[in-house]
Amino acid sequence: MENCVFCKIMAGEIPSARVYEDGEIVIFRDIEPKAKIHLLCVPREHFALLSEADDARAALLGRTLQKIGALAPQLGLADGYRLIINQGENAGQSVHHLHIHILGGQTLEWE
Ligand code: DGP
Repeated sequence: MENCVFCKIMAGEIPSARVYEDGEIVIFRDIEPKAKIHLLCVPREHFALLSEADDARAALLGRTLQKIGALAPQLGLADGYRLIINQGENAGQSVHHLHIHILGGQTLEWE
């Protein structure tokens, strides 16, 4: 997708600190970390919102969650982590390519 920063990162047009990639997803470090470990897990397919998830995308998202669970120890997240999807204006979504924030590496506040 033209002018999508995450598509550009995945195409290698913008540098990023990648920690994992396969045919379906890329995981790289967030440029504005909100925790000691702050990763972004991004499906290679461009779509912006959960409401755009058809059955194939729902299956992709299920596999993605399963992969995050399996990868957590090697990502330094064995002691736990938090997953966040910012969806739409009220959540402050700034990049309109669906992505999962992975936060960890420390105790996370929950108020
Ligand atoms: P969101 O608010 O959920 O749309 O979060 C988008 C995140 O993407 C935000 O935490 C900062 C991050 N981000 C934006 N541009 C870049 C970039 O060029 N490189 C990296 N690594 N992260 C970026």
